[in-house]
Amino acid sequence: MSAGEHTAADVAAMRRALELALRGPARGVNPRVGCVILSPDGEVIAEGWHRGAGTAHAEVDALAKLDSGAARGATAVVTLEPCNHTGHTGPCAVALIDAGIGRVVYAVADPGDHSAGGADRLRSAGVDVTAGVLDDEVEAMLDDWLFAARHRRPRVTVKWASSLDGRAAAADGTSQWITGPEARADVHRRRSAADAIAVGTGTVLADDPSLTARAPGGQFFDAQPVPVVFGRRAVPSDAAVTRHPQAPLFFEGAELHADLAELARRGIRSLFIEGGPTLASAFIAAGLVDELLVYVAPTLIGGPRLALGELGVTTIDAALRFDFAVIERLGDNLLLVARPTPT
Ligand code: AOF
Ligand code: ZN
Repeated sequence: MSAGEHTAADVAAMRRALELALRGPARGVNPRVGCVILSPDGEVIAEGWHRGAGTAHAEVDALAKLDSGAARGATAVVTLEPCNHTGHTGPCAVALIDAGIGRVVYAVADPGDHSAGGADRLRSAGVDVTAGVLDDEVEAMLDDWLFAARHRRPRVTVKWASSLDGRAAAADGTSQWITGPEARADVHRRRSAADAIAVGTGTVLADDPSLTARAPGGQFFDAQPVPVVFGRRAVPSDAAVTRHPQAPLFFEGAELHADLAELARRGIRSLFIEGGPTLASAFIAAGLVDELLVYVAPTLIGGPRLALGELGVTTIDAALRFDFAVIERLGDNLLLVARPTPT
């Protein structure tokens, strides 16, 4: 085998490293990472994984299980490129070099500003480095984390429920139960899968939403998204959102790019925007939306209460274009999932 190539034993070890990675926490600022160390004759001699921010990285966790000298000439198989920075721990690239590791196999490059560069450092020290082994699987496992790290913001989904004619409320403002129970259950499942859920202050004042993720019987799901409130209006101290199991975050919303970057720094990888129309439109008009979830009821409401406000589109050629990714029937309603058409 020449430098940079990989073997069936490397692939098997990477599968094991993926399993180990999944023992780490799904949420938080750090990725899930797993590491397997193979002796020069291909035996697994140590395993490690990362348990979350502030704890040892996967490579260091694995090396710690070996006697001094035991890693000499060994191969480290890691799901993510070994880091090159001193954060909560020292650079993994240096820990591997110091332990005498002769080969490193990793799946996906570290997209971090400070942490990247580990592969180059290893190569400069004479370590044989192979990248890209099972990278599709690791990309899928770290999907949201990689998105947030590469784009410096969470993945953003905007959700609304409307009538056939795109109305989200009646003239008197009533908007509850536009859609049926199956659609509402679907919303709650998707809320629970998001790291954070956002509304504007107008919606807090008008609807007093709890922003919790609940089963149809009212029980809370284990995973609760962090509530985020955008806007300048004061939120009453007894608003339901203040009783959410996670402390709410407040942003004025004047600089959405900066607000999203701050959310990403806090470990928010996916953001679910629930309304109202002003907030949803602001994110869409800023080009910061990755997915629309539109629940459509077979009703007509008419009148002024549209699901979205102004988007800055004044002529039809300027309409924002999406592709339907999913069209699903939920009881009497339709769920349409649409993503921006790549330009
Ligand atoms: C690795 N192995 O197991 C992990 C890595 O704050 P720190 O010091 O824990 O650093 C976090 C960053 O390090 C994280 O954003 C990512 O770029 C990398 N994570 N790297 O070599 C690991 N968890
Ligand atoms: Zn590291």
